[in-house]
Amino acid sequence: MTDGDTDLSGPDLTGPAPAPDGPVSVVDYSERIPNNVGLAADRRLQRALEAWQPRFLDWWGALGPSLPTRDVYLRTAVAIGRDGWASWSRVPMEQYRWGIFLSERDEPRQIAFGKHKGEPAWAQVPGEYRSELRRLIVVQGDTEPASVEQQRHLGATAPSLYDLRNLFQVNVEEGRHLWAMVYLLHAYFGRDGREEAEQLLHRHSGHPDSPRILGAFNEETTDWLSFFMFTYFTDRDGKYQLGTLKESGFDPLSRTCEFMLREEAHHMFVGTTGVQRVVQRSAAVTAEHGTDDIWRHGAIPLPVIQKYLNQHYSLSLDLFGSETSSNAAAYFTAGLKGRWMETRRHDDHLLTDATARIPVVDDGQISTRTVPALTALNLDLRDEYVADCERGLRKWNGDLAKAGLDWRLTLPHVGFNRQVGAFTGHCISPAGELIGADDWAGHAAGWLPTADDRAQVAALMTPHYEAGDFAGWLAPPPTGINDLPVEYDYVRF
Ligand code: BYC
Repeated sequence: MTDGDTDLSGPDLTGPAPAPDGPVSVVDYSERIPNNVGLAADRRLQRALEAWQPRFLDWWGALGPSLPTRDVYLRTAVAIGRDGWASWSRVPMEQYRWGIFLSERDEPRQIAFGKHKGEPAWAQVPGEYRSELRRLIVVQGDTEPASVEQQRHLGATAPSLYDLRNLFQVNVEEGRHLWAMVYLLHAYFGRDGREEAEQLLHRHSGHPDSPRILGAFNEETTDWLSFFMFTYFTDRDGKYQLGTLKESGFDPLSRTCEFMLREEAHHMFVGTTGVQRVVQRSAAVTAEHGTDDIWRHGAIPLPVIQKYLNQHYSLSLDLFGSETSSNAAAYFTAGLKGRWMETRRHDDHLLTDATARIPVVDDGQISTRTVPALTALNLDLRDEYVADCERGLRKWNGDLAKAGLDWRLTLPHVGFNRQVGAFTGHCISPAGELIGADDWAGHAAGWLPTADDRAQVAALMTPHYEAGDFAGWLAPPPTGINDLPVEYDYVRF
Protein backbone atom coordinates (compact mmCIF):
# COMPACT_ATOMS: atom_id res chain seq x y z
CA MET A 1 0.00 0.00 0.00
CA THR A 2 1.15 3.47 -0.69
CA ASP A 3 1.68 5.23 2.57
CA GLY A 4 0.85 8.88 2.97
CA ASP A 5 4.12 9.57 4.70
CA THR A 6 6.39 8.15 2.06
CA ASP A 7 5.94 11.19 -0.12
CA LEU A 8 7.38 13.38 2.62
CA SER A 9 10.61 11.51 2.99
CA GLY A 10 12.24 12.14 -0.36
CA PRO A 11 12.17 11.16 -3.98
CA ASP A 12 11.59 7.46 -3.60
CA LEU A 13 10.83 7.01 -7.25
CA THR A 14 11.03 3.28 -7.29
CA GLY A 15 7.62 3.26 -5.64
CA PRO A 16 7.57 2.61 -1.92
CA ALA A 17 4.56 0.34 -1.90
CA PRO A 18 5.35 -3.10 -0.58
CA ALA A 19 4.93 -5.38 -3.53
CA PRO A 20 2.63 -8.33 -3.20
CA ASP A 21 4.45 -11.56 -2.61
CA GLY A 22 4.92 -13.66 -5.65
CA PRO A 23 7.09 -14.07 -8.69
CA VAL A 24 8.25 -11.09 -10.69
CA SER A 25 6.32 -11.24 -13.91
CA VAL A 26 8.10 -9.49 -16.74
CA VAL A 27 5.98 -7.69 -19.26
CA ASP A 28 6.22 -8.75 -22.87
CA TYR A 29 7.30 -5.60 -24.70
CA SER A 30 7.22 -7.29 -28.07
CA GLU A 31 3.46 -6.96 -28.00
CA ARG A 32 1.80 -3.77 -29.20
CA ILE A 33 0.24 -3.26 -25.79
CA PRO A 34 2.64 -4.28 -23.02
CA ASN A 35 0.76 -6.28 -20.42
CA ASN A 36 0.89 -9.01 -17.84
CA VAL A 37 -2.73 -10.05 -18.35
CA GLY A 38 -2.10 -12.60 -21.09
CA LEU A 39 -3.60 -10.41 -23.77
CA ALA A 40 -2.10 -12.50 -26.59
CA ALA A 41 -4.24 -15.45 -25.51
CA ASP A 42 -7.48 -13.49 -25.91
CA ARG A 43 -7.62 -12.43 -29.55
CA ARG A 44 -11.00 -10.69 -29.29
CA LEU A 45 -9.95 -8.54 -26.39
CA GLN A 46 -6.59 -7.82 -27.99
CA ARG A 47 -8.27 -6.67 -31.21
CA ALA A 48 -10.71 -4.47 -29.29
CA LEU A 49 -7.88 -2.80 -27.41
CA GLU A 50 -5.76 -2.48 -30.54
CA ALA A 51 -8.71 -0.70 -32.14
CA TRP A 52 -8.97 1.66 -29.16
CA GLN A 53 -5.22 2.36 -29.10
CA PRO A 54 -5.07 4.69 -32.17
CA ARG A 55 -8.01 6.66 -30.78
CA PHE A 56 -6.13 7.02 -27.50
CA LEU A 57 -3.05 8.23 -29.43
CA ASP A 58 -5.19 10.72 -31.38
CA TRP A 59 -6.56 11.99 -28.07
CA TRP A 60 -3.03 12.24 -26.63
CA GLY A 61 -1.90 14.18 -29.71
CA ALA A 62 -4.87 16.56 -29.55
CA LEU A 63 -5.31 17.04 -25.80
CA GLY A 64 -2.11 15.72 -24.19
CA PRO A 65 0.96 17.88 -23.49
CA SER A 66 1.12 20.73 -26.00
CA LEU A 67 4.87 21.47 -25.72
CA PRO A 68 6.81 19.69 -28.50
CA THR A 69 9.80 17.75 -27.17
CA ARG A 70 12.32 15.27 -28.53
CA ASP A 71 12.51 12.94 -25.57
CA VAL A 72 11.93 12.83 -21.83
CA TYR A 73 13.66 10.84 -19.08
CA LEU A 74 10.74 8.66 -17.99
CA ARG A 75 9.94 5.75 -15.77
CA THR A 76 7.99 2.98 -17.50
CA ALA A 77 6.23 0.16 -15.69
CA VAL A 78 7.78 -3.10 -16.91
CA ALA A 79 7.16 -5.73 -14.24
CA ILE A 80 5.40 -6.50 -11.02
CA GLY A 81 7.06 -7.72 -7.87
CA ARG A 82 9.26 -6.78 -5.04
CA ASP A 83 12.53 -6.53 -6.97
CA GLY A 84 11.60 -3.55 -9.09
CA TRP A 85 8.89 -2.80 -11.52
CA ALA A 86 10.07 0.17 -13.55
CA SER A 87 12.71 0.91 -16.15
CA TRP A 88 14.17 4.37 -16.78
CA SER A 89 15.15 5.82 -20.13
CA ARG A 90 14.82 8.76 -22.49
CA VAL A 91 11.62 8.23 -24.44
CA PRO A 92 9.89 10.31 -27.13
CA MET A 93 6.62 10.84 -25.26
CA GLU A 94 4.33 9.73 -28.07
CA GLN A 95 6.26 6.42 -28.09
CA TYR A 96 5.72 5.78 -24.39
CA ARG A 97 4.46 2.21 -23.96
CA TRP A 98 1.20 2.50 -22.09
CA GLY A 99 0.55 -0.95 -20.72
CA ILE A 100 -1.84 -3.00 -18.63
CA PHE A 101 -0.66 -4.40 -15.33
CA LEU A 102 -2.35 -6.24 -12.51
CA SER A 103 -0.64 -6.92 -9.20
CA GLU A 104 -0.11 -10.62 -8.63
CA ARG A 105 -1.17 -12.61 -5.62
CA ASP A 106 -0.15 -16.03 -4.41
CA GLU A 107 -3.14 -16.69 -2.24
CA PRO A 108 -6.73 -16.62 -3.45
CA ARG A 109 -8.26 -13.55 -1.84
CA GLN A 110 -11.42 -13.39 0.24
CA ILE A 111 -13.85 -10.51 0.27
CA ALA A 112 -13.14 -8.60 3.47
CA PHE A 113 -16.38 -6.68 4.05
CA GLY A 114 -20.07 -6.37 3.31
CA LYS A 115 -22.60 -9.13 2.86
CA HIS A 116 -20.21 -11.33 0.85
CA LYS A 117 -17.52 -11.14 3.53
CA GLY A 118 -15.50 -14.36 3.63
CA GLU A 119 -16.50 -15.48 0.12
CA PRO A 120 -13.77 -15.85 -2.54
CA ALA A 121 -13.11 -12.62 -4.45
CA TRP A 122 -14.84 -12.56 -7.84
CA ALA A 123 -12.82 -13.20 -11.00
CA GLN A 124 -15.81 -12.06 -13.07
CA VAL A 125 -18.38 -9.29 -12.63
CA PRO A 126 -21.41 -10.56 -10.68
CA GLY A 127 -24.47 -9.84 -12.82
CA GLU A 128 -26.35 -8.18 -9.95
CA TYR A 129 -23.60 -5.56 -9.48
CA ARG A 130 -22.71 -4.98 -13.09
CA SER A 131 -23.99 -1.42 -13.43
CA GLU A 132 -22.63 -0.23 -10.06
CA LEU A 133 -19.18 -1.63 -10.82
CA ARG A 134 -19.19 -0.15 -14.29
CA ARG A 135 -20.15 3.23 -12.82
CA LEU A 136 -17.28 3.16 -10.31
CA ILE A 137 -14.78 2.20 -13.00
CA VAL A 138 -16.06 4.86 -15.39
CA VAL A 139 -15.88 7.61 -12.73
CA GLN A 140 -12.35 6.56 -11.84
CA GLY A 141 -11.34 6.28 -15.51
CA ASP A 142 -12.82 9.68 -16.35
CA THR A 143 -10.53 11.53 -13.94
CA GLU A 144 -7.32 10.20 -15.51
CA PRO A 145 -7.48 11.78 -19.00
CA ALA A 146 -9.20 14.80 -17.44
CA SER A 147 -6.09 15.67 -15.45
CA VAL A 148 -3.89 15.35 -18.55
CA GLU A 149 -6.21 17.76 -20.36
CA GLN A 150 -6.15 20.18 -17.44
CA GLN A 151 -2.34 20.21 -17.40
CA ARG A 152 -1.91 20.35 -21.16
CA HIS A 153 -0.30 23.78 -21.47
CA LEU A 154 1.88 23.80 -18.36
CA GLY A 155 4.97 22.73 -20.31
CA ALA A 156 5.12 26.19 -21.88
CA THR A 157 5.97 27.74 -18.50
CA ALA A 158 7.94 24.99 -16.74
CA PRO A 159 10.16 26.36 -13.94
CA SER A 160 12.93 23.84 -14.83
CA LEU A 161 13.64 20.71 -16.85
CA TYR A 162 13.40 18.72 -13.61
CA ASP A 163 9.84 19.96 -13.05
CA LEU A 164 8.92 19.59 -16.71
CA ARG A 165 9.97 15.97 -16.59
CA ASN A 166 7.92 15.39 -13.44
CA LEU A 167 4.87 16.91 -15.13
CA PHE A 168 5.29 14.60 -18.13
CA GLN A 169 5.86 11.59 -15.87
CA VAL A 170 2.58 12.33 -14.11
CA ASN A 171 0.86 12.81 -17.48
CA VAL A 172 2.00 9.52 -19.05
CA GLU A 173 1.05 7.65 -15.89
CA GLU A 174 -2.42 9.20 -15.83
CA GLY A 175 -2.64 8.00 -19.43
CA ARG A 176 -1.67 4.52 -18.26
CA HIS A 177 -4.31 4.66 -15.54
CA LEU A 178 -6.86 5.38 -18.25
CA TRP A 179 -5.61 2.24 -20.01
CA ALA A 180 -6.04 0.33 -16.76
CA MET A 181 -9.72 1.27 -16.54
CA VAL A 182 -10.32 0.78 -20.26
CA TYR A 183 -8.90 -2.73 -19.98
CA LEU A 184 -11.44 -3.54 -17.25
CA LEU A 185 -14.28 -2.10 -19.32
CA HIS A 186 -13.28 -4.02 -22.46
CA ALA A 187 -12.43 -7.27 -20.72
CA TYR A 188 -15.40 -7.54 -18.35
CA PHE A 189 -18.29 -5.37 -19.57
CA GLY A 190 -18.81 -6.36 -23.22
CA ARG A 191 -20.40 -3.88 -25.55
CA ASP A 192 -21.43 -1.46 -22.76
CA GLY A 193 -17.84 -1.40 -21.60
CA ARG A 194 -16.54 -0.64 -25.09
CA GLU A 195 -19.03 2.22 -25.41
CA GLU A 196 -17.96 3.63 -22.05
CA ALA A 197 -14.31 3.42 -23.17
CA GLU A 198 -15.18 5.56 -26.19
CA GLN A 199 -16.94 8.08 -23.96
CA LEU A 200 -13.82 8.40 -21.81
CA LEU A 201 -12.09 9.93 -24.84
CA HIS A 202 -15.17 11.88 -25.89
CA ARG A 203 -15.80 13.85 -22.65
CA HIS A 204 -13.30 16.68 -22.17
CA SER A 205 -12.30 18.73 -19.17
CA GLY A 206 -14.31 21.95 -19.08
CA HIS A 207 -16.24 21.13 -22.29
CA PRO A 208 -19.59 22.98 -22.21
CA ASP A 209 -21.59 20.05 -23.65
CA SER A 210 -19.61 17.04 -22.61
CA PRO A 211 -17.62 17.83 -19.45
CA ARG A 212 -15.76 15.39 -17.21
CA ILE A 213 -17.94 13.71 -14.58
CA LEU A 214 -16.54 15.16 -11.33
CA GLY A 215 -16.44 18.88 -10.65
CA ALA A 216 -12.75 19.45 -9.85
CA PHE A 217 -11.74 17.90 -13.16
CA ASN A 218 -13.39 20.66 -15.14
CA GLU A 219 -11.32 23.43 -13.54
CA GLU A 220 -8.33 24.75 -15.45
CA THR A 221 -4.84 24.16 -14.10
CA THR A 222 -3.51 27.51 -15.21
CA ASP A 223 -0.12 27.74 -13.53
CA TRP A 224 2.47 25.66 -11.69
CA LEU A 225 1.37 26.67 -8.21
CA SER A 226 -2.04 25.24 -9.15
CA PHE A 227 -0.33 22.13 -10.54
CA PHE A 228 1.56 21.52 -7.29
CA MET A 229 -1.63 22.10 -5.26
CA PHE A 230 -3.54 19.78 -7.61
CA THR A 231 -0.96 17.00 -7.26
CA TYR A 232 -0.96 17.49 -3.50
CA PHE A 233 -4.71 17.69 -2.89
CA THR A 234 -6.51 16.19 -5.87
CA ASP A 235 -4.10 13.35 -6.63
CA ARG A 236 -4.36 12.55 -2.93
CA ASP A 237 -8.10 12.00 -3.39
CA GLY A 238 -7.00 9.59 -6.13
CA LYS A 239 -4.78 7.78 -3.66
CA TYR A 240 -7.64 7.38 -1.18
CA GLN A 241 -10.27 6.37 -3.76
CA LEU A 242 -7.87 3.83 -5.29
CA GLY A 243 -7.18 2.56 -1.77
CA THR A 244 -10.89 1.78 -1.31
CA LEU A 245 -11.23 0.20 -4.76
CA LYS A 246 -8.18 -1.93 -3.98
CA GLU A 247 -10.37 -3.55 -1.31
CA SER A 248 -13.02 -4.44 -3.91
CA GLY A 249 -14.48 -7.94 -4.10
CA PHE A 250 -14.05 -7.72 -7.89
CA ASP A 251 -10.50 -9.03 -8.01
CA PRO A 252 -9.34 -7.53 -11.35
CA LEU A 253 -10.32 -4.07 -10.10
CA SER A 254 -8.55 -4.64 -6.80
CA ARG A 255 -5.34 -5.82 -8.48
CA THR A 256 -5.42 -2.99 -11.01
CA CYS A 257 -5.77 -0.35 -8.30
CA GLU A 258 -3.05 -1.91 -6.21
CA PHE A 259 -0.61 -1.49 -9.08
CA MET A 260 -1.81 2.04 -9.84
CA LEU A 261 -1.08 3.08 -6.27
CA ARG A 262 2.63 2.50 -6.79
CA GLU A 263 2.73 5.08 -9.56
CA GLU A 264 0.53 7.39 -7.52
CA ALA A 265 3.26 7.71 -4.84
CA HIS A 266 5.34 9.77 -7.28
CA HIS A 267 2.39 12.09 -7.96
CA MET A 268 2.09 12.71 -4.21
CA PHE A 269 5.83 13.40 -4.11
CA VAL A 270 5.54 15.98 -6.90
CA GLY A 271 2.77 17.79 -4.99
CA THR A 272 4.33 17.67 -1.54
CA THR A 273 7.79 18.75 -2.62
CA GLY A 274 6.48 21.17 -5.24
CA VAL A 275 4.48 23.19 -2.70
CA GLN A 276 7.34 22.82 -0.24
CA ARG A 277 9.86 24.35 -2.65
CA VAL A 278 7.54 27.29 -3.32
CA VAL A 279 7.02 27.79 0.42
CA GLN A 280 10.77 27.59 1.06
CA ARG A 281 11.50 30.30 -1.48
CA SER A 282 8.64 32.54 -0.36
CA ALA A 283 9.68 32.11 3.27
CA ALA A 284 13.29 33.03 2.52
CA VAL A 285 12.31 36.13 0.52
CA THR A 286 9.73 37.21 3.14
CA ALA A 287 12.30 36.86 5.91
CA GLU A 288 14.97 38.68 3.92
CA HIS A 289 12.81 41.69 3.07
CA GLY A 290 10.65 41.73 6.19
CA THR A 291 7.40 42.03 4.19
CA ASP A 292 4.62 39.85 2.79
CA ASP A 293 4.62 41.87 -0.38
CA ILE A 294 7.22 39.89 -2.27
CA TRP A 295 5.82 40.00 -5.81
CA ARG A 296 8.41 42.62 -6.73
CA HIS A 297 11.14 40.29 -5.50
CA GLY A 298 9.94 37.60 -7.90
CA ALA A 299 8.32 35.32 -5.31
CA ILE A 300 4.76 34.38 -4.35
CA PRO A 301 3.42 35.96 -1.14
CA LEU A 302 2.56 33.45 1.56
CA PRO A 303 -1.07 34.73 1.83
CA VAL A 304 -1.52 33.93 -1.87
CA ILE A 305 -0.15 30.41 -1.36
CA GLN A 306 -2.75 30.04 1.42
CA LYS A 307 -5.52 31.16 -0.96
CA TYR A 308 -4.49 28.60 -3.58
CA LEU A 309 -4.38 25.96 -0.86
CA ASN A 310 -7.90 26.95 0.28
CA GLN A 311 -9.23 26.56 -3.20
CA HIS A 312 -7.65 23.24 -4.12
CA TYR A 313 -8.41 21.68 -0.76
CA SER A 314 -12.10 22.64 -0.87
CA LEU A 315 -12.48 21.49 -4.49
CA SER A 316 -10.84 18.19 -3.60
CA LEU A 317 -13.13 17.65 -0.58
CA ASP A 318 -16.05 17.80 -3.01
CA LEU A 319 -14.63 14.72 -4.75
CA PHE A 320 -15.59 12.55 -1.79
CA GLY A 321 -19.31 13.05 -2.49
CA SER A 322 -21.92 13.80 0.18
CA GLU A 323 -21.34 13.00 3.83
CA THR A 324 -24.37 10.74 3.69
CA SER A 325 -24.66 8.60 0.61
CA SER A 326 -26.87 5.64 -0.10
CA ASN A 327 -24.58 4.90 -3.06
CA ALA A 328 -21.61 4.51 -0.70
CA ALA A 329 -23.66 2.26 1.61
CA ALA A 330 -24.73 0.10 -1.32
CA TYR A 331 -21.18 -0.18 -2.69
CA PHE A 332 -19.89 -1.29 0.70
CA THR A 333 -22.66 -3.77 1.44
CA ALA A 334 -22.24 -5.32 -1.99
CA GLY A 335 -18.47 -5.67 -1.48
CA LEU A 336 -17.58 -3.34 -4.37
CA LYS A 337 -15.81 -0.49 -2.55
CA GLY A 338 -14.34 -0.88 0.93
CA ARG A 339 -12.92 1.53 3.47
CA TRP A 340 -9.37 2.81 3.62
CA MET A 341 -7.25 0.02 5.17
CA GLU A 342 -10.35 -2.15 5.48
CA THR A 343 -8.52 -5.25 6.65
CA ARG A 344 -6.75 -3.38 9.44
CA ARG A 345 -9.99 -2.14 11.00
CA HIS A 346 -11.18 -3.80 14.19
CA ASP A 347 -14.90 -4.09 13.66
CA ASP A 348 -17.33 -6.52 12.05
CA HIS A 349 -16.74 -5.14 8.49
CA LEU A 350 -20.51 -5.19 8.02
CA LEU A 351 -21.48 -2.02 9.89
CA THR A 352 -25.13 -3.05 10.03
CA ASP A 353 -25.54 -1.75 13.59
CA ALA A 354 -22.82 0.89 13.69
CA THR A 355 -23.49 4.63 13.76
CA ALA A 356 -21.44 7.70 12.89
CA ARG A 357 -21.66 11.44 13.48
CA ILE A 358 -21.94 13.64 10.43
CA PRO A 359 -21.86 17.44 10.22
CA VAL A 360 -25.10 19.28 9.51
CA VAL A 361 -25.98 22.91 9.10
CA ASP A 362 -29.21 23.51 10.97
CA ASP A 363 -30.91 26.56 12.44
CA GLY A 364 -28.02 28.83 11.59
CA GLN A 365 -25.47 26.56 13.26
CA ILE A 366 -23.00 23.86 12.35
CA SER A 367 -23.64 20.81 14.49
CA THR A 368 -23.62 17.03 14.12
CA ARG A 369 -26.20 14.32 13.72
CA THR A 370 -26.01 10.55 14.24
CA VAL A 371 -26.65 8.38 11.19
CA PRO A 372 -26.07 4.72 10.28
CA ALA A 373 -22.31 4.33 9.69
CA LEU A 374 -23.01 2.62 6.38
CA THR A 375 -24.41 5.82 4.95
CA ALA A 376 -21.47 7.89 6.25
CA LEU A 377 -18.68 6.08 4.41
CA ASN A 378 -17.81 9.01 2.16
CA LEU A 379 -17.15 10.99 5.32
CA ASP A 380 -15.12 8.15 6.80
CA LEU A 381 -12.81 8.28 3.77
CA ARG A 382 -12.73 12.06 3.75
CA ASP A 383 -11.62 12.08 7.40
CA GLU A 384 -8.69 9.80 6.53
CA TYR A 385 -7.80 12.13 3.68
CA VAL A 386 -7.96 15.25 5.84
CA ALA A 387 -5.58 13.69 8.38
CA ASP A 388 -3.16 12.86 5.54
CA CYS A 389 -3.37 16.42 4.15
CA GLU A 390 -2.39 17.77 7.58
CA ARG A 391 0.87 15.82 7.46
CA GLY A 392 2.12 17.80 4.47
CA LEU A 393 1.16 21.06 6.11
CA ARG A 394 3.24 20.19 9.15
CA LYS A 395 6.23 19.75 6.86
CA TRP A 396 5.67 23.07 5.10
CA ASN A 397 5.11 24.84 8.39
CA GLY A 398 8.38 23.38 9.64
CA ASP A 399 10.09 25.22 6.79
CA LEU A 400 8.33 28.46 7.73
CA ALA A 401 9.51 28.07 11.31
CA LYS A 402 13.06 27.35 10.13
CA ALA A 403 12.99 30.61 8.18
CA GLY A 404 12.14 32.38 11.45
CA LEU A 405 8.59 33.34 10.40
CA ASP A 406 5.46 33.25 12.55
CA TRP A 407 3.22 32.73 9.51
CA ARG A 408 1.65 29.23 9.26
CA LEU A 409 -0.37 27.54 6.54
CA THR A 410 -3.64 25.97 7.66
CA LEU A 411 -6.33 23.76 6.17
CA PRO A 412 -9.59 25.71 6.04
CA HIS A 413 -12.67 24.28 7.75
CA VAL A 414 -14.21 21.37 5.80
CA GLY A 415 -17.32 23.49 5.19
CA PHE A 416 -15.43 26.29 3.47
CA ASN A 417 -16.29 26.88 -0.21
CA ARG A 418 -18.13 23.60 -0.74
CA GLN A 419 -20.33 22.65 -3.69
CA VAL A 420 -21.14 19.05 -2.67
CA GLY A 421 -22.66 17.73 0.56
CA ALA A 422 -23.93 19.16 3.86
CA PHE A 423 -22.28 22.57 3.54
CA THR A 424 -23.48 23.34 0.02
CA GLY A 425 -25.27 26.67 -0.20
CA HIS A 426 -23.87 27.92 3.14
CA CYS A 427 -21.22 30.57 3.57
CA ILE A 428 -18.56 29.26 5.95
CA SER A 429 -15.33 31.06 6.71
CA PRO A 430 -11.97 29.24 6.71
CA ALA A 431 -12.15 29.35 10.53
CA GLY A 432 -15.49 27.50 10.40
CA GLU A 433 -17.94 30.33 11.20
CA LEU A 434 -21.30 30.32 9.48
CA ILE A 435 -21.58 33.82 7.99
CA GLY A 436 -23.96 35.78 5.79
CA ALA A 437 -23.62 36.18 2.05
CA ASP A 438 -22.57 39.84 2.41
CA ASP A 439 -19.88 38.96 4.90
CA TRP A 440 -18.66 36.26 2.53
CA ALA A 441 -18.58 38.66 -0.41
CA GLY A 442 -16.59 41.13 1.67
CA HIS A 443 -13.95 38.55 2.61
CA ALA A 444 -13.76 36.24 -0.39
CA ALA A 445 -10.82 38.13 -1.95
CA GLY A 446 -8.79 37.37 1.16
CA TRP A 447 -9.69 33.69 1.13
CA LEU A 448 -9.65 32.59 -2.50
CA PRO A 449 -7.31 33.59 -5.36
CA THR A 450 -8.48 36.76 -7.09
CA ALA A 451 -8.05 37.55 -10.77
CA ASP A 452 -5.21 39.82 -9.74
CA ASP A 453 -3.47 37.06 -7.73
CA ARG A 454 -3.75 34.77 -10.72
CA ALA A 455 -2.37 37.41 -13.06
CA GLN A 456 0.60 38.04 -10.74
CA VAL A 457 1.31 34.31 -10.41
CA ALA A 458 0.98 33.94 -14.19
CA ALA A 459 3.50 36.77 -14.69
CA LEU A 460 6.10 34.75 -12.77
CA MET A 461 5.54 31.67 -14.92
CA THR A 462 8.31 31.95 -17.49
CA PRO A 463 9.94 28.87 -18.99
CA HIS A 464 13.34 27.68 -17.76
CA TYR A 465 14.63 25.12 -20.22
CA GLU A 466 18.38 25.20 -19.50
CA ALA A 467 19.60 22.15 -17.56
CA GLY A 468 20.13 23.15 -13.91
CA ASP A 469 18.32 26.49 -14.30
CA PHE A 470 15.36 27.11 -11.94
CA ALA A 471 12.75 29.85 -11.83
CA GLY A 472 13.25 32.29 -8.96
CA TRP A 473 9.84 31.66 -7.35
CA LEU A 474 10.70 28.18 -6.06
CA ALA A 475 13.73 26.52 -4.44
CA PRO A 476 15.62 23.88 -6.45
CA PRO A 477 15.10 20.30 -5.23
CA PRO A 478 17.79 18.79 -2.99
CA THR A 479 18.31 15.78 -5.28
CA GLY A 480 17.58 14.78 -8.88
CA ILE A 481 15.53 11.93 -10.30
CA ASN A 482 16.68 8.32 -9.92
CA ASP A 483 20.11 9.34 -8.58
CA LEU A 484 20.81 11.66 -11.51
CA PRO A 485 22.05 15.17 -10.78
CA VAL A 486 19.58 18.03 -10.39
CA GLU A 487 21.31 19.63 -13.43
CA TYR A 488 20.62 16.67 -15.74
CA ASP A 489 18.84 17.50 -19.02
CA TYR A 490 15.71 15.52 -18.18
CA VAL A 491 13.88 16.80 -21.26
CA ARG A 492 15.43 17.40 -24.71
CA PHE A 493 13.91 19.53 -27.43
N1 BYC B 1 -18.80 16.31 -8.91
O1 BYC B 1 -24.12 9.88 -3.27
P1 BYC B 1 -23.15 10.96 -3.62
C1 BYC B 1 -8.19 10.46 -9.17
C2 BYC B 1 -22.45 12.81 -7.92
S1 BYC B 1 -9.42 11.17 -8.22
C3 BYC B 1 -19.87 15.93 -9.64
O2 BYC B 1 -22.73 11.87 -2.55
P2 BYC B 1 -21.29 8.95 -4.21
C4 BYC B 1 -7.25 11.37 -9.82
C5 BYC B 1 -22.31 11.31 -7.74
O3 BYC B 1 -21.57 10.73 -8.82
C6 BYC B 1 -10.43 9.80 -7.67
N2 BYC B 1 -20.76 15.00 -9.26
O4 BYC B 1 -21.88 10.36 -4.32
C7 BYC B 1 -6.78 12.51 -9.21
C8 BYC B 1 -23.74 10.86 -7.69
O5 BYC B 1 -24.24 10.78 -9.01
P3 BYC B 1 -25.12 9.53 -9.46
C9 BYC B 1 -11.51 9.40 -8.65
C10 BYC B 1 -20.57 14.42 -8.06
O6 BYC B 1 -21.74 8.18 -5.37
C11 BYC B 1 -5.91 13.37 -9.87
C12 BYC B 1 -24.46 12.02 -7.02
O7 BYC B 1 -23.60 13.17 -7.16
N3 BYC B 1 -12.13 8.16 -8.27
O8 BYC B 1 -8.12 9.28 -9.29
O9 BYC B 1 -21.43 8.38 -2.86
C13 BYC B 1 -5.48 13.08 -11.16
C14 BYC B 1 -24.78 11.74 -5.59
O10 BYC B 1 -23.61 11.87 -4.82
C15 BYC B 1 -19.50 14.75 -7.23
C16 BYC B 1 -13.32 8.07 -7.65
O11 BYC B 1 -13.98 9.04 -7.39
C17 BYC B 1 -18.59 15.74 -7.69
N4 BYC B 1 -17.52 16.13 -6.97
O12 BYC B 1 -19.73 9.33 -4.28
C18 BYC B 1 -5.94 11.93 -11.79
C19 BYC B 1 -13.76 6.68 -7.26
N5 BYC B 1 -19.59 14.02 -6.11
O13 BYC B 1 -24.24 8.31 -9.35
C20 BYC B 1 -6.81 11.06 -11.12
C21 BYC B 1 -15.05 6.25 -7.87
C22 BYC B 1 -20.67 13.26 -6.23
O14 BYC B 1 -26.29 9.52 -8.52
N6 BYC B 1 -16.16 7.11 -7.54
N7 BYC B 1 -21.26 13.48 -7.41
O15 BYC B 1 -25.45 9.89 -10.89
C23 BYC B 1 -16.88 7.03 -6.39
O16 BYC B 1 -16.59 6.25 -5.52
C24 BYC B 1 -18.07 7.90 -6.22
O17 BYC B 1 -18.68 8.05 -7.46
C25 BYC B 1 -17.80 9.32 -5.64
C26 BYC B 1 -19.15 9.96 -5.34
C27 BYC B 1 -16.93 9.20 -4.38
C28 BYC B 1 -17.08 10.21 -6.63
